[in-house]
Amino acid sequence: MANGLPNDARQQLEALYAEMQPKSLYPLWEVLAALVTKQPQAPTQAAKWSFPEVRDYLMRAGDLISAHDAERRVLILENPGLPGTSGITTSLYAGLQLILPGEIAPCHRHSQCALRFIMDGDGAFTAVDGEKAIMRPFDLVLTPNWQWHDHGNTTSRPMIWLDGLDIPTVRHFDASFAEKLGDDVHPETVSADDSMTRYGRNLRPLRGSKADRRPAHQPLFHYPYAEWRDSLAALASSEAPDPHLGHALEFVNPADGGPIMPTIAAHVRLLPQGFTTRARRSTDATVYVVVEGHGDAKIGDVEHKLSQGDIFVVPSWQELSLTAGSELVLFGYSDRAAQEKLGLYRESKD
Ligand code: GTQ
Repeated sequence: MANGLPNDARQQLEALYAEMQPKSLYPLWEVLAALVTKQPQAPTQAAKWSFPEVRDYLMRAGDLISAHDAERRVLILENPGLPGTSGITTSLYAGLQLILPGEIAPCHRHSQCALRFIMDGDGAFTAVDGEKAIMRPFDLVLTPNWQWHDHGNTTSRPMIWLDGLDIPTVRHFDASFAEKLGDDVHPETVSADDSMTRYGRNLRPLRGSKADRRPAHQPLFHYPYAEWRDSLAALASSEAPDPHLGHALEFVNPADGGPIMPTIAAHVRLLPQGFTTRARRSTDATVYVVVEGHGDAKIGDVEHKLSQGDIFVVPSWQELSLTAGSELVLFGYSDRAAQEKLGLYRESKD
């Protein structure tokens, strides 16, 4: 805002603005401070959802619409500060998806990258380009962009997982493409979890193999709970927790050692009972799932109670301090992968 102008200059400026407006021209000096802010000013709010509560609504939706008719039967976790955007942050989306026994979510592909974090049920699958990942509780399963994917549940129990996608990021770039395969299920191309066997244990095929049909830059798409939990436990018994993070491990893409997807980074962390992290803030608004335990999250000045199954979001540049009431295990994902590529990522620690 240009302050301190004489009245007549202000009046003449206002007249100029009115004349320019129909030509889609506006004065920067009126809005510069709001455009180029001194620090992040997102309207994103800290927010929390209880899994059992969302599950109840999802099951009610399950009585009313099939996975097939819905294409994806998902309840969107929309940030209360971002109404109408379907975003949980300005760059990321979160939803809870339900597949009932016998159902199939038909095969499609899109420009958006997706991760699935399994919340309930055991043994349904996501197939990526015709390769099934058998999903167990708290597994992480990826759908790299433009890969055909369908989901199916051949078990006798409902299956629910958290979908994390970069929908708002792709919308920001106006780069969304999507298509349906036509058939509900992609033909099986290799046996279930073939690429996990080849790439999931710090190994890779010495020569070309069928698994190489995946994008070579992203060969692995299943990170089982049994493995990441084991690594966290070993870490927790071998060293002191990091004061700001606790015991924390990032999921990596074995092709380059970087984040799991071009736009999304994900990690898990463990806080020993009674441990409180020192306050830390970062530019990557982060979505968390409470996998085990209970505790508190202080986000900015507000305390939020955490119970098993809670999903909560910490906005960009708000301080986070976590306290573990019992041993606390969290999964988190954010757009840090994109921000680092763009040279935007920052963090600060107390
Ligand atoms: O499973 O492909 O929650 O395309 C939103 C969009 C899930 C999916 C979502 C999607 C999917």
